[in-house]
Amino acid sequence: MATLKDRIEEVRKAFEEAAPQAGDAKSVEELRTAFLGRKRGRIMLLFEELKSAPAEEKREAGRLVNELKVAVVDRLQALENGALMAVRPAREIDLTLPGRQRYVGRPHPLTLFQEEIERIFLSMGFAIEEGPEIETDYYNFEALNFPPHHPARDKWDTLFIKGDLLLRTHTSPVQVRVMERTKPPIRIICPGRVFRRETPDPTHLPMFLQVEGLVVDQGVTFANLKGTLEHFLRALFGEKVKVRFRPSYFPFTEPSAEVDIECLVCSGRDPDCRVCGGTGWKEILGSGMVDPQVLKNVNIDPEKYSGWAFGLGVDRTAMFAFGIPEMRYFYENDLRFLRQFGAK
Ligand code: FA5
Repeated sequence: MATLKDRIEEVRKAFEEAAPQAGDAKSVEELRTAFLGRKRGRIMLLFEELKSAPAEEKREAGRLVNELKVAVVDRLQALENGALMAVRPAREIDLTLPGRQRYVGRPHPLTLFQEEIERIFLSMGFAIEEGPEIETDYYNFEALNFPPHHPARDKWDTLFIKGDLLLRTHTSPVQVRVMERTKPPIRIICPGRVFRRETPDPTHLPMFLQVEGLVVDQGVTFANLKGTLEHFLRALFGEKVKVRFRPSYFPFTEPSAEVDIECLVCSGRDPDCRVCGGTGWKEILGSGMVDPQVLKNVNIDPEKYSGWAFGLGVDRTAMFAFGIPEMRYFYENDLRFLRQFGAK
């Protein structure tokens, strides 16, 4: 009596004989039904038989049926592809059609802008430093002269993580970290991401980029600060840009100043401008002479050394450089917007 193994071999031979006859899609489908059809397909019947086969035959026969099934499925797929090609004659392939366009990525506009800022400061002899985005209360506040419960902390409301860990609200903590490990002369910028509890609007975001600047040496004055920042802003926006320094307050600088740039979105002509509120000016950075107490906190002698620092909002400044009325565009990932920047 023929064993299950013999019947598997029989089915394999029958398939091999029938396969070369299947020349079109219809006959390939008939072949599939004859061998793989769920109810009466010959291979499926072999699987049924397998269930009641004696244990000593089962293992070997099971392997053979499975191998046969895989081979039949592959062959049917190849026959089907051949049949499809046969109904699509070569002359229907239009070689003159343009190829599919591949999207090539490019740097984000804020990355390009930050690199431009870095280039200007590197050319003035500054070095680039970085610090952690998750900071301690000490570096973000206390070392910068914000004692606990000081009302100035309210301006920099943030997300606390655990214990005294928080998302840094500005890049100024990097100043402290650098001054702790480096002795003057120091001339650095620190670009990075910062976080605040903020309701988004055209000029405010809860997460944005800043570039911090710090110079510490003997005989450093406010005039150096003003000259450097004016040179930087002219290099960035062109010689004619209007800039103004306004007295301000930061716990870690004394005296302090904020720097405004003329509103390059409405040029002061739109009383309802959502960017400048009709004033014609918009603040882009805070700055000042490093407070002597901050120098003492990092063991730099304020009698011998002085310094200045600034913190520039990259997103807000980029908004003017690119002439766009809305900072949120930078984070919406709309390719129609993003593709307008960088290499074409
Ligand atoms: C500061 O963050 C200080 N650390 C700056 C500083 C550094 C002063 C060193 C003195 C010495 P301020 O909160 O003003 O300051 O922020 C600085 C700049 O960040 C602003 O001028 C603005 O351009 C940008 N900025 C502030 N808040 C936002 C916000 N919510 N969204 C986008 N940009 C912002």
